[in-house]
Amino acid sequence: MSLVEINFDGIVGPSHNYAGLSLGNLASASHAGDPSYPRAAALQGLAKMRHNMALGLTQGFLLPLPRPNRRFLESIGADGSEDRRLMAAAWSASSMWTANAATVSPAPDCADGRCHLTAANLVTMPHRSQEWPDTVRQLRLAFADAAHFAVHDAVPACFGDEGAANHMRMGTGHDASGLEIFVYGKTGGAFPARQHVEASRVVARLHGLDPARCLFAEQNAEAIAAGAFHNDVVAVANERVLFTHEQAFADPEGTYAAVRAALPEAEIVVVPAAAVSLAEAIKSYLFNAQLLTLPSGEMGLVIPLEAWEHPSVRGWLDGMLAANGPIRRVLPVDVRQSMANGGGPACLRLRVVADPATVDPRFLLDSDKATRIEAIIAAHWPETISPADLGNEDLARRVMVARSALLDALDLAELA
Ligand code: SUG
Repeated sequence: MSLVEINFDGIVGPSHNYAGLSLGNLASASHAGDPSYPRAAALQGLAKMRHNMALGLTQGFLLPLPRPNRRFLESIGADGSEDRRLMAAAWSASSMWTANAATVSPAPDCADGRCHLTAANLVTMPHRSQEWPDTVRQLRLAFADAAHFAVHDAVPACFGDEGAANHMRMGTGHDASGLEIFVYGKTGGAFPARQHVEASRVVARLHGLDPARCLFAEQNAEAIAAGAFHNDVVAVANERVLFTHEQAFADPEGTYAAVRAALPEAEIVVVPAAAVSLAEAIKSYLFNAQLLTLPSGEMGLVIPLEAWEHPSVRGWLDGMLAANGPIRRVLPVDVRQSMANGGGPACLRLRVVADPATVDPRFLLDSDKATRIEAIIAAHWPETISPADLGNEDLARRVMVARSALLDALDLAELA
């Protein structure tokens, strides 16, 4: 059996819109009320998946969830008198950011030798809190092979959990046992701390991780206050490399020392605030990148175009490439529609280390399937949605028909 990293990108749903629902997410707030372009957004997502497949990497995807979510509307007694933000929540396409779908521990880290996934409850934001029951259904289909996977329900709602966006795994290779780093926030700042340490500890126990191979690191409160609502906005790791902003952690030196103690091969690439300020890092989403081991063995960093076009970020990246660091390639991609809601390349994917042969093939992508998905998107996804359109019954029907067409084309109608 060969274990590889498979990135499962969320297909952007047909109701993608800018309702400004995420307090503490500066992009979501600054684009509130803008028209969105669901068709372009979903095609950008497919283009990113094609880009990564062309690098020789295995690519999977997860499907948009049912929207508008009638079950959510019923549960809040919606009758038209409710706050518009609650109605908008029922339309949110936020499940596209699959880094928040679950926390994943690869098989070599888990006591029972299976890959464990725990759906994230996402309780801090009402529009995201409705995702997990539908997400877990999908995960249980994609990873139904009980000899290789265990899929857990979300942890109790008293503990906020945002999934893989606050979790990093380091090791000498994907198929060797690794160090799992759980990053949590402490409440009390201007913006919510979405990841609670209690939730991270529950996940570590459910997955059967070795406590000696787990690190619980506090996120810097200043980073949360500056708009890093998830740790993956200021740090990303892959195998032996941790790529981080100087101000990502509450105790940076203590965190680096703990990483080095657990993994002597670790290489920590720190971007100093003097080169790229916290505000610039968050605005450009430099760290919301996919740090990937390419088939050549080199590491590549898939970044959003916004980071590539940012003068001080570009200056730092050019310097990094000219030096002999562990990240040898920088690969910009256009995911602007997602970025305007605070979702970069890393937010759009859930990493699962597995043998592709053990995954339900309906969730794996190849070029022909990508062409079929693009055709469905082109035919059915609305070109544009203004937040004022949310609640419109004709649009609701269009969004539901679009999703059904995609499920039918992928032989996944059981997710209807
Ligand atoms: O949870 N945006 C998402 C972005 C998630 C990004 N994910 C990671 N960093 N891994 C969020 O804040 C915006 C929705 C709106 O405003 O309409 C939103 O939900």
